[in-house]
Amino acid sequence: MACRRGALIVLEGVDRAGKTTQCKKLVQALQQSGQRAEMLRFPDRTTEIGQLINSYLEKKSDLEDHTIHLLFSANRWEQVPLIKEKLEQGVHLIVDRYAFSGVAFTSAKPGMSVDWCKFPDVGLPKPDLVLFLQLSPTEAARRGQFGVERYENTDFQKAVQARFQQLMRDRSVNWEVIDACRSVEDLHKEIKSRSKAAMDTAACQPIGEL
Ligand code: DGP
Ligand code: NA
Ligand code: NA
Repeated sequence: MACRRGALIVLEGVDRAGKTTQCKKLVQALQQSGQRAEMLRFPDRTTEIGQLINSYLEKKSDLEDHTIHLLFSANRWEQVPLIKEKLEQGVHLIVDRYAFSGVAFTSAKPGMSVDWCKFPDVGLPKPDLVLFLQLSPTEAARRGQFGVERYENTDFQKAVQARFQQLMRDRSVNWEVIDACRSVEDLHKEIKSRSKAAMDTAACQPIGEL
């Protein structure tokens, strides 16, 4: 196979770290430099499963903790054929949240173990790079009020942050931590240069599995 598959790059972090803004800017910058790049986001609220998740996040429905976890995972699995196809065509995929959010958010709930939470996502395409946008609770608070969705409160977000720290010790995943407490442009520059390195490395490697 020619050395030119696309890279799978994931942005993770607690809510309000700037993931969505940075994903969009990175895709735009790559496209402007003549590369093929597309953004994905999880949860993808547009599918049938995504609509169940959306209703849960908007607190219009309640679902048992294991059940909603499996739906979030299924919502990633349903995009796997598309993800593989795009990467093989040489398209870079920039992803707003992935399986790591799944594990961090669900395992922050009482009685949900990290090991159980990881299992449904085993076998998903492995990201070539996971950029973790680090934001202190103080800076997060400075960015304004939380919204009204489920999980959007300070105590839960602190628990999520702790779970992310634990997940980042897994050396089988290519984590890079970035300080998100600075201007949008500075952050963008750093994300761009770190992504470039990951794209060069990914080009000649097969797609891995989580
Ligand atoms: P947003 O990224 O703004 O669309 O918000 C999605 C919310 O859902 C956010 O609070 C993080 C949470 N979330 C994302 N993925 C998962 C997952 O797989 N499991 C659980 N329990 N929560 C998730
Ligand atoms: Na959110
Ligand atoms: Na976001």
